[in-house]
Amino acid sequence: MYGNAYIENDGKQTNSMFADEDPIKLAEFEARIAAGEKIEPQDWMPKEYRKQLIRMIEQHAHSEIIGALPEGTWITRAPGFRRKLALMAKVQDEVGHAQLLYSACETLGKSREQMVNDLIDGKSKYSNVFNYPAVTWADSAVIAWLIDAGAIVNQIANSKGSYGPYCRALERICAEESFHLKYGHDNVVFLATGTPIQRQMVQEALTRWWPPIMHFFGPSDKISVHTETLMKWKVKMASNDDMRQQFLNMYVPKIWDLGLVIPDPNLKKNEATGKWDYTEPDWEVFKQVINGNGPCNAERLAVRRMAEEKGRWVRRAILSKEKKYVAPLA
Ligand code: BYC
Repeated sequence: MYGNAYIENDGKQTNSMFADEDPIKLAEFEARIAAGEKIEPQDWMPKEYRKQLIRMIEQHAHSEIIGALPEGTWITRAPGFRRKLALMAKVQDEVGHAQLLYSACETLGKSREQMVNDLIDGKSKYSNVFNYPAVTWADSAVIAWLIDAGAIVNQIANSKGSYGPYCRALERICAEESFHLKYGHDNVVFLATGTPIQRQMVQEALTRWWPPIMHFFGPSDKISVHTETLMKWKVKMASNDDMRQQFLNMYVPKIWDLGLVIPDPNLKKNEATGKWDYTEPDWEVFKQVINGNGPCNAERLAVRRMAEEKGRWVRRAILSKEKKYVAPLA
């Protein structure tokens, strides 16, 4: 469905990319970025910077809203009232993150309606990880701990980036994600130190989620399409492989401390390089999943489409009410 974009969209910076840009404005823009200034919506920016930001922020917003679905399926089945309350709060936060990010993306000129339409028409991507099912309660625990941990690694780095509205949204999101991570960690620890069946359940969930988590940081730097351009413009503050390494460094020891087994026999800290060695993730599988062919892609988009259709009357009512209210003041 989105396959061509992945293969054909070569985001690497080329001179032709700037052929129609004013060279003086471009130089000033790049000097501002190099000096660590924030770019704001009203500022001049190259078309390619705007396009890349829209692509990335929009995908991020979609990831938050679709990301609410796998865990959301556990709200009605959460083990106990307190877990249910915490999970409901987390899922609401994720939807709130999408709102913040859609707003940040709107500052670049793409309407929320267009973004939502592109999502439900299968034209926009969202994170690979949300195309897998949360099979047991332990899956929701692993998502809340490790996917949120991965997201924090990415977002803390990028919140120091160049585009003001995205950075400010990321700062707020990270504060909430830190609570999610603690909630997820508490759930995993509870299961890992529980009965043999609970232990087995969380081990199986970790085994299921490890390959998607390794994919989560994006394709290896050797094959990443956009990293070079995005890092030059400080939209991305670390490469995909660097973020993956940072995650492994922070979380592998914690997972091992719980006596859980990570399903990668090659995973070990290489004392010579100071980096983690691991089995190269299967990038063919990744490509399939992000291009519409993962286990849950169709289901995720169907739910989003249904929500859009069922909520249409609410949006109409709010908008028409707004019109009535605004008219006398105008
Ligand atoms: N999944 O050149 P590359 C959350 C695509 S939600 C899908 O390296 P880039 C949570 C990429 O778009 C937080 N697609 O790309 C929510 C590109 O395709 P196009 C999610 C991926 O942009 C609820 C192609 O592969 N976080 O935490 O330089 C509950 C080539 O890749 C993925 C974000 O969205 C992927 N994982 O770097 C719980 C962070 N990776 O567009 C938790 C924001 C790559 O050319 N995004 N692709 O067709 C980013 O930081 C960057 O976009 C990435 C990829 C690091 C992910």
